[in-house]
Amino acid sequence: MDMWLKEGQLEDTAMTYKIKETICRKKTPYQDLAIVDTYAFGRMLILDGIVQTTIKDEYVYHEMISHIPLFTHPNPEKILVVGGGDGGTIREVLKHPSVKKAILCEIDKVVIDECRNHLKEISCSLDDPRCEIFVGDGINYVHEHKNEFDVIIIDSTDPFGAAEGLFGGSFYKEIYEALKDEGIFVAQTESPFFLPHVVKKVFSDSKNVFPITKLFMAAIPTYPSGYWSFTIGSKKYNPSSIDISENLSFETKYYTKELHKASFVLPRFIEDILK
Ligand code: AG3
Repeated sequence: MDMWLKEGQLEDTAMTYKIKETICRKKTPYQDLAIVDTYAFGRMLILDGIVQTTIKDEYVYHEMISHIPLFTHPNPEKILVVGGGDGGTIREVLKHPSVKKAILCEIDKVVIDECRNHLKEISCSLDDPRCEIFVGDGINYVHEHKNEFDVIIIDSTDPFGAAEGLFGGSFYKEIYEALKDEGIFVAQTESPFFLPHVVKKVFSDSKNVFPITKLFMAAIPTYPSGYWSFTIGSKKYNPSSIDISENLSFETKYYTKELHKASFVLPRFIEDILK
Protein backbone atom coordinates (compact mmCIF):
# COMPACT_ATOMS: atom_id res chain seq x y z
CA MET A 1 0.00 0.00 0.00
CA ASP A 2 1.29 3.46 -0.89
CA MET A 3 1.42 5.94 1.98
CA TRP A 4 1.47 9.64 1.18
CA LEU A 5 1.90 12.68 3.38
CA LYS A 6 -0.16 15.63 2.23
CA GLU A 7 0.71 19.05 3.60
CA GLY A 8 -2.05 21.56 2.98
CA GLN A 9 -0.25 24.82 2.20
CA LEU A 10 -3.19 27.04 1.32
CA GLU A 11 -6.87 26.06 1.39
CA ASP A 12 -6.63 24.94 -2.23
CA THR A 13 -2.96 23.97 -2.49
CA ALA A 14 -1.04 21.03 -1.08
CA MET A 15 2.29 19.27 -1.42
CA THR A 16 2.49 15.46 -1.25
CA TYR A 17 5.37 13.17 -0.37
CA LYS A 18 5.50 9.39 -0.69
CA ILE A 19 6.39 7.91 2.69
CA LYS A 20 8.82 5.01 3.13
CA GLU A 21 8.31 4.65 6.85
CA THR A 22 6.86 6.42 9.87
CA ILE A 23 9.66 6.60 12.42
CA CYS A 24 7.91 8.33 15.31
CA ARG A 25 4.49 9.81 15.99
CA LYS A 26 3.54 11.50 19.26
CA LYS A 27 1.17 13.98 20.82
CA THR A 28 3.35 16.37 22.79
CA PRO A 29 1.89 18.90 25.26
CA TYR A 30 2.08 21.46 22.43
CA GLN A 31 1.60 19.68 19.12
CA ASP A 32 1.33 16.55 17.03
CA LEU A 33 4.89 15.45 16.18
CA ALA A 34 5.88 13.05 13.44
CA ILE A 35 9.20 12.01 11.98
CA VAL A 36 8.78 10.14 8.70
CA ASP A 37 11.18 8.85 6.09
CA THR A 38 10.25 9.94 2.55
CA TYR A 39 11.55 8.84 -0.85
CA ALA A 40 12.29 12.32 -2.16
CA PHE A 41 13.56 14.23 0.89
CA GLY A 42 14.68 11.60 3.37
CA ARG A 43 13.64 11.92 7.01
CA MET A 44 11.37 14.86 7.86
CA LEU A 45 10.18 16.57 11.02
CA ILE A 46 6.47 17.34 10.83
CA LEU A 47 4.61 19.41 13.45
CA ASP A 48 0.82 19.59 13.27
CA GLY A 49 0.99 18.30 9.70
CA ILE A 50 3.46 21.00 8.58
CA VAL A 51 6.90 20.04 7.26
CA GLN A 52 9.53 21.77 9.38
CA THR A 53 12.78 20.40 8.05
CA THR A 54 14.09 17.53 5.92
CA ILE A 55 17.43 15.79 5.64
CA LYS A 56 17.73 16.69 1.97
CA ASP A 57 17.13 20.46 1.99
CA GLU A 58 17.58 21.58 5.63
CA TYR A 59 20.99 23.10 4.93
CA VAL A 60 19.50 25.94 2.88
CA TYR A 61 17.34 27.25 5.71
CA HIS A 62 19.78 26.61 8.54
CA GLU A 63 22.77 28.14 6.76
CA MET A 64 20.88 31.23 5.63
CA ILE A 65 19.13 32.00 8.92
CA SER A 66 22.49 31.70 10.74
CA HIS A 67 25.28 32.90 8.47
CA ILE A 68 23.58 36.03 7.14
CA PRO A 69 23.34 37.65 10.62
CA LEU A 70 26.55 36.13 12.01
CA PHE A 71 28.68 37.29 9.07
CA THR A 72 27.07 40.73 9.28
CA HIS A 73 28.11 41.14 12.93
CA PRO A 74 31.88 41.73 13.29
CA ASN A 75 32.22 39.68 16.48
CA PRO A 76 29.16 37.56 17.35
CA GLU A 77 29.81 35.96 20.73
CA LYS A 78 26.46 35.38 22.41
CA ILE A 79 23.57 34.09 20.32
CA LEU A 80 19.96 33.28 21.18
CA VAL A 81 17.91 30.90 19.02
CA VAL A 82 14.16 30.96 19.75
CA GLY A 83 12.41 27.79 18.52
CA GLY A 84 14.64 25.61 16.37
CA GLY A 85 14.39 22.54 18.62
CA ASP A 86 15.73 20.35 15.81
CA GLY A 87 19.15 21.94 16.43
CA GLY A 88 19.97 22.80 12.79
CA THR A 89 20.39 26.51 13.48
CA ILE A 90 22.56 25.84 16.55
CA ARG A 91 24.77 23.56 14.41
CA GLU A 92 25.40 26.39 11.92
CA VAL A 93 25.81 29.10 14.59
CA LEU A 94 28.50 27.05 16.34
CA LYS A 95 30.55 26.88 13.15
CA HIS A 96 31.54 30.50 13.85
CA PRO A 97 34.74 30.48 15.94
CA SER A 98 33.82 33.79 17.63
CA VAL A 99 30.70 32.28 19.25
CA LYS A 100 31.20 31.65 22.96
CA LYS A 101 27.62 30.79 23.88
CA ALA A 102 24.57 29.75 21.85
CA ILE A 103 21.33 29.46 23.80
CA LEU A 104 18.46 27.41 22.41
CA CYS A 105 15.07 28.44 23.82
CA GLU A 106 12.53 25.86 22.65
CA ILE A 107 9.10 25.45 24.19
CA ASP A 108 8.61 21.77 23.35
CA LYS A 109 11.17 19.40 24.89
CA VAL A 110 9.78 16.46 22.92
CA VAL A 111 10.93 18.11 19.68
CA ILE A 112 14.49 18.31 21.01
CA ASP A 113 14.43 14.73 22.31
CA GLU A 114 13.00 13.14 19.16
CA CYS A 115 15.30 15.11 16.84
CA ARG A 116 18.20 13.91 18.98
CA ASN A 117 16.94 10.35 18.51
CA HIS A 118 16.06 10.39 14.82
CA LEU A 119 17.59 13.43 13.10
CA LYS A 120 21.18 13.26 14.34
CA GLU A 121 22.60 14.95 11.23
CA ILE A 122 20.62 18.05 12.22
CA SER A 123 20.71 17.88 16.05
CA CYS A 124 24.39 16.87 16.27
CA SER A 125 25.68 20.07 17.87
CA LEU A 126 23.20 20.30 20.74
CA ASP A 127 25.77 18.60 22.98
CA ASP A 128 28.49 21.11 22.18
CA PRO A 129 29.72 22.69 25.45
CA ARG A 130 28.99 26.16 24.04
CA CYS A 131 25.31 25.27 23.61
CA GLU A 132 22.88 25.84 26.47
CA ILE A 133 19.34 24.52 26.21
CA PHE A 134 16.43 26.24 27.88
CA VAL A 135 13.00 24.63 27.60
CA GLY A 136 10.39 27.37 27.86
CA ASP A 137 8.52 30.21 26.24
CA GLY A 138 10.59 32.38 23.90
CA ILE A 139 8.59 35.55 24.48
CA ASN A 140 9.13 35.37 28.24
CA TYR A 141 12.79 34.50 27.81
CA VAL A 142 13.43 37.51 25.56
CA HIS A 143 11.47 39.74 27.95
CA GLU A 144 13.62 38.68 30.89
CA HIS A 145 16.96 39.39 29.19
CA LYS A 146 18.10 42.92 28.40
CA ASN A 147 21.15 44.12 26.48
CA GLU A 148 22.63 40.65 26.36
CA PHE A 149 22.83 39.13 22.88
CA ASP A 150 24.78 39.92 19.73
CA VAL A 151 22.37 38.00 17.51
CA ILE A 152 18.82 36.70 18.09
CA ILE A 153 17.43 34.17 15.62
CA ILE A 154 13.69 33.40 15.51
CA ASP A 155 13.52 29.88 14.06
CA SER A 156 9.78 29.45 14.49
CA THR A 157 6.92 27.49 13.00
CA ASP A 158 4.30 29.27 10.87
CA PRO A 159 2.55 32.33 12.38
CA PHE A 160 -0.47 30.45 13.71
CA GLY A 161 -1.23 28.96 17.12
CA ALA A 162 1.76 28.78 19.49
CA ALA A 163 4.07 30.79 17.22
CA GLU A 164 1.69 33.68 16.58
CA GLY A 165 3.19 35.90 19.29
CA LEU A 166 6.64 35.50 17.72
CA PHE A 167 5.34 37.46 14.70
CA GLY A 168 3.78 40.28 16.74
CA GLY A 169 4.98 43.87 16.53
CA SER A 170 5.49 44.20 20.30
CA PHE A 171 7.87 41.21 20.29
CA TYR A 172 10.34 43.05 18.03
CA LYS A 173 10.60 45.83 20.60
CA GLU A 174 11.47 43.21 23.22
CA ILE A 175 14.03 41.69 20.88
CA TYR A 176 15.57 45.14 20.34
CA GLU A 177 15.98 45.51 24.10
CA ALA A 178 17.45 42.03 24.55
CA LEU A 179 20.13 42.83 21.96
CA LYS A 180 23.36 44.71 22.66
CA ASP A 181 24.08 48.05 20.97
CA GLU A 182 25.38 46.43 17.79
CA GLY A 183 22.84 43.61 17.82
CA ILE A 184 21.07 41.93 14.93
CA PHE A 185 17.91 39.85 14.77
CA VAL A 186 16.60 37.57 12.04
CA ALA A 187 13.32 35.68 11.64
CA GLN A 188 11.92 33.23 9.13
CA THR A 189 9.03 35.09 7.51
CA GLU A 190 7.20 32.75 5.13
CA SER A 191 6.53 32.80 1.38
CA PRO A 192 5.89 36.09 -0.42
CA PHE A 193 3.81 34.13 -2.95
CA PHE A 194 1.51 32.52 -0.38
CA LEU A 195 1.55 34.84 2.66
CA PRO A 196 2.44 38.33 1.33
CA HIS A 197 0.53 40.01 4.18
CA VAL A 198 2.79 38.28 6.73
CA VAL A 199 5.94 39.38 4.89
CA LYS A 200 4.62 42.93 4.70
CA LYS A 201 3.56 43.14 8.34
CA VAL A 202 6.76 41.73 9.83
CA PHE A 203 8.84 44.02 7.64
CA SER A 204 6.99 47.13 8.67
CA ASP A 205 6.89 46.10 12.36
CA SER A 206 10.64 45.52 12.32
CA LYS A 207 11.22 48.82 10.50
CA ASN A 208 9.37 50.62 13.28
CA VAL A 209 11.92 49.30 15.78
CA PHE A 210 15.26 48.76 14.01
CA PRO A 211 17.19 51.50 12.16
CA ILE A 212 18.05 48.96 9.44
CA THR A 213 15.52 46.35 8.23
CA LYS A 214 16.05 44.15 5.15
CA LEU A 215 14.51 41.10 3.55
CA PHE A 216 16.49 38.26 2.01
CA MET A 217 15.39 35.17 0.09
CA ALA A 218 16.36 31.53 -0.30
CA ALA A 219 15.13 28.58 -2.38
CA ILE A 220 13.71 25.88 -0.08
CA PRO A 221 11.90 23.13 -2.02
CA THR A 222 9.86 21.73 0.89
CA TYR A 223 8.41 25.04 2.07
CA PRO A 224 5.26 26.42 0.41
CA SER A 225 6.06 27.82 -3.07
CA GLY A 226 9.72 26.84 -2.60
CA TYR A 227 10.76 30.48 -2.22
CA TRP A 228 11.24 31.67 1.33
CA SER A 229 11.77 35.01 3.02
CA PHE A 230 13.74 36.03 6.09
CA THR A 231 13.54 39.44 7.76
CA ILE A 232 16.60 40.93 9.40
CA GLY A 233 16.68 43.94 11.72
CA SER A 234 19.97 45.53 12.71
CA LYS A 235 20.98 48.31 15.09
CA LYS A 236 24.21 49.27 13.35
CA TYR A 237 25.57 47.04 10.58
CA ASN A 238 23.99 46.85 7.14
CA PRO A 239 23.53 43.14 6.35
CA SER A 240 23.40 43.67 2.60
CA SER A 241 26.80 45.36 2.33
CA ILE A 242 29.33 43.12 4.02
CA ASP A 243 33.00 42.66 3.17
CA ILE A 244 33.24 39.58 0.95
CA SER A 245 37.03 39.57 0.51
CA GLU A 246 37.82 37.03 3.22
CA ASN A 247 37.20 33.32 2.58
CA LEU A 248 34.91 31.25 4.81
CA SER A 249 36.70 29.31 7.53
CA PHE A 250 34.26 26.38 7.34
CA GLU A 251 32.28 24.45 4.75
CA THR A 252 28.81 25.36 3.56
CA LYS A 253 26.50 23.89 0.91
CA TYR A 254 24.32 26.91 0.08
CA TYR A 255 25.80 30.03 1.66
CA THR A 256 28.65 31.90 0.04
CA LYS A 257 29.70 35.52 0.60
CA GLU A 258 28.58 36.36 -2.95
CA LEU A 259 25.19 34.73 -2.33
CA HIS A 260 24.94 36.68 0.94
CA LYS A 261 24.87 39.93 -1.04
CA ALA A 262 22.74 38.51 -3.85
CA SER A 263 20.04 37.20 -1.52
CA PHE A 264 19.06 40.80 -0.68
CA VAL A 265 18.35 41.64 -4.33
CA LEU A 266 14.59 41.31 -4.56
CA PRO A 267 12.24 40.73 -7.49
CA ARG A 268 9.91 43.62 -8.26
CA PHE A 269 6.81 41.92 -6.80
CA ILE A 270 8.51 41.52 -3.42
CA GLU A 271 9.75 45.12 -3.44
CA ASP A 272 6.14 46.09 -4.06
CA ILE A 273 4.93 44.00 -1.10
CA LEU A 274 7.35 45.86 1.17
CA LYS A 275 6.30 49.36 0.05
N1 AG3 B 1 10.80 26.41 10.86
C1 AG3 B 1 10.12 27.05 9.76
C2 AG3 B 1 9.22 26.13 9.03
C3 AG3 B 1 8.18 26.79 8.22
C4 AG3 B 1 7.65 25.83 7.28
N2 AG3 B 1 6.36 26.14 6.89
C5 AG3 B 1 5.59 25.29 6.16
N3 AG3 B 1 6.10 24.18 5.70
N4 AG3 B 1 4.36 25.66 5.92
C6 AG3 B 1 11.76 25.47 10.49
C7 AG3 B 1 12.44 24.86 11.63
C8 AG3 B 1 13.75 24.33 11.21
N5 AG3 B 1 14.73 24.50 12.22
